[in-house]
Amino acid sequence: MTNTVLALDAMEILDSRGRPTVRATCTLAGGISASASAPSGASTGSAEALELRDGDATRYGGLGCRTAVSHVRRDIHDALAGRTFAGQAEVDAALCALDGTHNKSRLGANAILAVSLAFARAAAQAERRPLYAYFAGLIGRSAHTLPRPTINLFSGGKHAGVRASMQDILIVPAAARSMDEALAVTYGVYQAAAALVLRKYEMRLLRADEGGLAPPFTTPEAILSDAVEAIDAAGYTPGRDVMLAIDVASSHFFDGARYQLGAASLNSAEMIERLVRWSESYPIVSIEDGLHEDDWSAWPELRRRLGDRVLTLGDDFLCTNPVRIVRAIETGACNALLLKVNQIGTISEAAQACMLARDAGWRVTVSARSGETEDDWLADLAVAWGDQIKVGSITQSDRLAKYNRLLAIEQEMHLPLMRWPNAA
Ligand code: 2PG
Ligand code: MG
Repeated sequence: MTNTVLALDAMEILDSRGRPTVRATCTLAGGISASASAPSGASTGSAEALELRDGDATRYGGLGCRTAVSHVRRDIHDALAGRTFAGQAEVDAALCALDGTHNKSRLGANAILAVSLAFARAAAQAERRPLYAYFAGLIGRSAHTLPRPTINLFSGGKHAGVRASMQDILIVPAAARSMDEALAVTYGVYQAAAALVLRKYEMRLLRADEGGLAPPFTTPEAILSDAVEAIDAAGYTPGRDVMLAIDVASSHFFDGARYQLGAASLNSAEMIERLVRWSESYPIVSIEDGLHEDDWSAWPELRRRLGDRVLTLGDDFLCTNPVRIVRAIETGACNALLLKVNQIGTISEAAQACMLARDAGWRVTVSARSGETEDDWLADLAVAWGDQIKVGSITQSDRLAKYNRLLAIEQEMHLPLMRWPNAA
């Protein structure tokens, strides 16, 4: 179905860290109008598309998005309004051509992504399809499962003032049979973890950027064993009912030569040993960015050592970038993609990344950013493209907008929850 773009508009709104981001609105010739907001990362990969910031230190410390907004209202509106597009791919190609850079640094990936998403939402409405069905169509499939949630329990790294080197410790309600059950399990574990944090660290519910609890853990192993203890205290069996996923985000404690993990200073081989030992000692089923983003020669060894029982998941390492994903497939560096659309900047390029990963037999975890908005498009995207979803914890409305949308889709469509890859 073709769609004629009548107008594009944008405004600056605030994200969950109180920083500006871009919300774009797309109006189609039939009168349908839809908006979408761009998220924003903090522990970013260096190969990510560029988020355009004003750089005016007197306003939001330079983080304003007025320039990106004006690019939507002027350049992008002028170039796209009045044109008829055969579909998402044509719109996104027009956006990329208009920008003309390899990393979207002229118009800004925040401006481009907000427009790409606003068009998607408007086109889905014009076609009278739910957004997840529209997204599924972009990778040539139909949505028939809900993604299994991986949910932040503890936080460290750049999301929690770098008190602990590891960034995210997430729980995976592996035995839950529905989204509803998965969230109820998570609530129990989160409450048990909050009680543990108060008892062990005398700390009340101080939360990091994505809602994870962030006490002053003494060692990386303490985070993992506290997570296991919380699962146990909530009445679930670690390793059977509830598993762990970790985002080591190791690029952010790699000093250019070695991994400065807590008190230890490790080379790549030692870092791999440490990760393998964790995967044997704790019920870990997914390890994200276990090695830094350019440690290309070590990633295949990590993937080989972890085998198929654990997801070797690339985030900063892959940056949702088809070129990096192809290289990782060829070298056997991963078996799972963390997909964040703003790392690449348009829905169509992210769809290409998703299809490459799927065709290679990888699993796909569709992920939010640490800076999010109340917009819930990510839930639809994860239903359409994801085996897993990573949205953060269950305590902030920017995260809950996505979980609540997943609950609504579950209630309406009765889709089964995706099984964990190696679950019985
Ligand atoms: C990550 C994300 C979400 P950010 O590293 O996976 O946790 O963080 O959006 O800051 O890159
Ligand atoms: Mg990450």
